[in-house]
Amino acid sequence: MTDTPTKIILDCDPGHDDAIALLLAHGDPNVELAAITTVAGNQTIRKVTRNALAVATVAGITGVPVAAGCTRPLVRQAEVAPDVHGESGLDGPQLPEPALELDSRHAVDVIIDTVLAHEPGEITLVPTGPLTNIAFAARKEPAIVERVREVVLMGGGYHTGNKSAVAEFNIAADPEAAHIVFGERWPVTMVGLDLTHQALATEDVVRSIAAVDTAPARFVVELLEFFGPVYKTAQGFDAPPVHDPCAVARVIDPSVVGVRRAPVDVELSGALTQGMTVTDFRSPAPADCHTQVAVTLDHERFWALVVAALERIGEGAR
Ligand SMILES: [Ca+2]
Repeated sequence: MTDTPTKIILDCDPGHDDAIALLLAHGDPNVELAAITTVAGNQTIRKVTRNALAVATVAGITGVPVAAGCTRPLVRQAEVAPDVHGESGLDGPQLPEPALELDSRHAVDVIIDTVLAHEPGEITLVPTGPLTNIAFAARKEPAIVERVREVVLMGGGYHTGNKSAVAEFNIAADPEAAHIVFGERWPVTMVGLDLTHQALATEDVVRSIAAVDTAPARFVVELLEFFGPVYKTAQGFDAPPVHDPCAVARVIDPSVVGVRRAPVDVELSGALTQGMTVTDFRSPAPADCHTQVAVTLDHERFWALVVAALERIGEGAR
């Protein structure tokens, strides 16, 4: 951890776990939100953008550009996930009227402008939805690739899937975009399902968040109360895994999320494996390997970061 916070662009599709990722990023002093961009994924671009603005309002975020991005994947048809996140994309809590205005630029341009406006190595990209905007930005302005410090994404998995047996939702939603992002030569950390399935919001976790007893903390409890039964019914989890904040936590404190260097490629055409993040664990990793995958989570310290962020946010006004 450093004295200067790491500047991140959170590219998200809120989404219950995206909302918690946004609160964690806002409340933790080791990261600073340079921009919030949205991408169609868990719901349509209109809904996820409204949700991002509403969550930013709950968090008391001001002075950070929020911009709407791609309305559908690069090649495939859009497929939303109302079975996991509800019709709104953020079912459960009452959403406030957004107090922030949407930036008039497209998210892809906000990503490019922000990276170019900072010194090389200053901006970290944290995508927590399909990788459409990030791939588009890399193609529109290739100069960003060597200026980005790293890409720390929630998506994929090396042993497990949720959209299919081997493919995770964010990658399966736009595998061509993922192929571009993993193929560029920037450092990529994949925080996949193998890691995020360790980030369970157990009863103890929910109690410690509820104990913060502020409007944003109650908002998170309501998100988890919706998310819990959904994961219980659909995927057999006793406590719901909270995916997206794990990527933010890796940026905040790399020691909370252990990684292993390994080449990752995205399967585009497999009859059973489309959207799989094929991870090559043969040793040693090639010298030019620029990808690593998250392996181990320090559950206690991860949730302590979330609780501390909520305590720091207080009632949301800063
Ligand atoms: Ca997400």
